[in-house]
Amino acid sequence: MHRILVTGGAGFIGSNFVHHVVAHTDLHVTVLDKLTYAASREALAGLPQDRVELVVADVADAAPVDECVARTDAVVHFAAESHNDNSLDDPSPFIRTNLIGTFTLLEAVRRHGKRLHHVSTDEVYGDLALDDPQRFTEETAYHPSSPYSASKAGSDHLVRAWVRSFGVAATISNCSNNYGPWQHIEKFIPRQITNVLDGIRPRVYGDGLNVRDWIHADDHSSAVLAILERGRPGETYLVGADGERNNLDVVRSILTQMGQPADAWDRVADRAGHDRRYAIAPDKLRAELGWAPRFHDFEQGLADTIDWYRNHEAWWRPHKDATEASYAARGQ
Ligand code: NAD
Ligand code: TDX
Repeated sequence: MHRILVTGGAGFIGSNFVHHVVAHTDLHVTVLDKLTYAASREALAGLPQDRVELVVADVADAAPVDECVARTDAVVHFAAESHNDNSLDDPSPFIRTNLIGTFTLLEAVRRHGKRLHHVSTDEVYGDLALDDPQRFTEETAYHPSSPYSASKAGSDHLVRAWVRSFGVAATISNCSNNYGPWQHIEKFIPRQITNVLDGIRPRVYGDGLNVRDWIHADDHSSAVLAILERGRPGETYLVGADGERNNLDVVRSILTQMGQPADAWDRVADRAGHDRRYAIAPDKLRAELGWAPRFHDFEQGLADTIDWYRNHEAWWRPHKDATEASYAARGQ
């Protein structure tokens, strides 16, 4: 394997993955990205030009996808519409990118006989009760709640059908909630950090007791690379780092670390269909591929992320007013 194609490589996790690959392998990387509102060229700045190239194209557009797949050895598929709240406002781009885009890519890897790794989410499994002793495993039944998670669930099913019916050599990973640098400020942690920086009180949906299983984006990247290099085609691997926390605890940590009273947040309208809890059992990934996360201390990872947003105001500032205006329109 010498060359990989990374779809969605200008987004939050995709760009982290490209940096990870450049630092830890000799691979040449082609990024295929439509550069939607969620993308950022800056996140790819400074990478060696002889190893990383950017092709601006839509993953649902067969011609550029075919051309890029033809000249690569393997594909890592991150490109997606990724925000649940947006999918409640308008599901259509989620259907097009997450379903038609994955279908388009599958047809190209089938034609050219290329290896595919499909990046997906734990949200395909629906949610767990707060007191449920179980966590999600590779055997958990699919039960998605939102248009976003349903579109990701559908994309996983497409990948499995192409494996079984056409012999495509594909793996799937379902990861929990990521945090770290370059995450769009529409998402929970960067929204609250940039709110506090702007003197706005954090906004918590509903009772704030919803639990997410946080993992640093760099640990997600090392897991995806391990699966690409050593995963068994046809298999699914769950990715998580034992990071369960409820939203209120996260907001209180952000407030305390930023020198504010821990109760200086506001409750806002709940998300429709809001999943209660996600939790990943990453045993298969650890046992089979020897993967382990590097970021164990969530408070330290959060402190680093707060510093990063403090130091990168020029990057997020142009998006802040529009992001908050669309939340205000939803009463959030
Ligand atoms: P993101 O929204 O930050 O980035 C998505 C990227 O895909 C952007 O660069 C965007 O321009 C690109 N893109 C969107 N539509 C496209 C299209 N039609 N053609 C080509 N490129 C397109 O998303 P993210 O948070 O980095 O998530 C990346 C992947 O990881 C997604 O597949 C998501 O479902 C999955 N995932 C995310 C998380 C998380 O916590 N963020 C957790 C588990 C899995
Ligand atoms: O302002 C907010 N207040 C709030 O309480 C926002 C933006 C969110 N929330 C809550 C909703 C969730 O319980 O915080 C939690 C996290 O919300 P998001 O950042 O929107 O993430 P989530 O919906 O859990 O989905 C994320 O993880 C799984 C990613 O966006 C998905 O792409 C990934 O698949």
